[in-house]
Amino acid sequence: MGHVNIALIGKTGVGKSTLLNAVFKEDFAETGVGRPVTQHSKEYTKEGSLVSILDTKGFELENYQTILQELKTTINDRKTGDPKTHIHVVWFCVRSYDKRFEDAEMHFVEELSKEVPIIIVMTQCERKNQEFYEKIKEAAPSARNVVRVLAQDIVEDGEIEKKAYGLNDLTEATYKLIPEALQSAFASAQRINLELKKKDAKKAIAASATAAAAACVVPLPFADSVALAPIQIGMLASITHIMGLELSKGFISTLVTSAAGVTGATYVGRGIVTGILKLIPGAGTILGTAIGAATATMLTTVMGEAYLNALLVVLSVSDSPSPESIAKAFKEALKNEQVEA
Ligand SMILES: Nc1nc2c(ncn2[C@@H]2O[C@H](COP(=O)(O)OP(=O)(O)OP(=O)(O)O)[C@@H](O)[C@H]2O)c(=O)[nH]1
Ligand SMILES: [Mg+2]
Repeated sequence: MGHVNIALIGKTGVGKSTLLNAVFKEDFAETGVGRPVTQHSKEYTKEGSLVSILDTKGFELENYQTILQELKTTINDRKTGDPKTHIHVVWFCVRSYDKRFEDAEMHFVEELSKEVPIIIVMTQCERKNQEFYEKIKEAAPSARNVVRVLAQDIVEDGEIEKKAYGLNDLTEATYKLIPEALQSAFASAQRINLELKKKDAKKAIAASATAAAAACVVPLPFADSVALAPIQIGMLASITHIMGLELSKGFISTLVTSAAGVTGATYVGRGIVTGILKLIPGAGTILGTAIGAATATMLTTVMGEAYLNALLVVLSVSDSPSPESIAKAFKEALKNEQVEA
């Protein structure tokens, strides 16, 4: 299953550090009563262990928003980094004898569960606290599980009053969530990947638009449209490649041809149709009409953006879209392109 990273959250003094020490069977983290003990988040791991635990600074009701934001940032930063560091699960600790689950805690769990699966751990659970257990379940429906734990024996006058229990339940509940956590990290990496690709594609569009303008300014011994065609077909080919698809040049030329058939009132680029027609050698009588540099830039940009949007649409449905579905989406996207006249 690889390495599991867990973040421990909860109000000051609920028993986060004690829980961590119990998991590792070692006194790693300082624990205690009174003022907050753990002042800074710290990550713990044990040689040979498949688990790392991030022990966070306990929150108070006044600063929980700040801690929530910090944690969200940490989780999201790690999602883009080495998969070994991704936070897979959060253990949100609530002290069972407090018998209170505050609005702030409810909000914290609601918000954080959008980023990562959460298990609520009822700490220092000397008794079953059934009523409080039910109350938490009801108050935090987005939590994936509520587990009762006594991390350390309760000892009085040298006698064990109550033996520690619940760590196994907690481990089991955690491992059940790991595949899901990995999936979500993967899905988000994919999204981030797509954002990067989008940026690259936009660069390619801008470069082609500049090239298109230049091609129209430099007097060439043949029509502007003929000069533009290879630039624009090349641009669509680049975008296709950047977005991770393979399409033949022939198919991309067909895309351009079929786009010329797009009609409709919202199709602001009536001029674009004309423009596209101009790009197809022999498409009509307008062939050979001069295209201004500004128009060339606009046509190229609109075509590139429409194509990129079309690919994003089809890629959101399938990883390997058919050429037909790409052609259809491209037509739709061209219809939707709004261009300032
Ligand atoms: N017997 C027993 N005592 C516990 C248990 N969990 C916590 N305690 C006691 O509760 C007190 C606070 O526990 P900590 O683990 O320091 O709490 P924390 O959440 O890390 O607190 P901060 O670092 O201040 O945020 C300590 O005195 C612990 O010994 C438990 O499972 N059993
Ligand atoms: Mg602590």
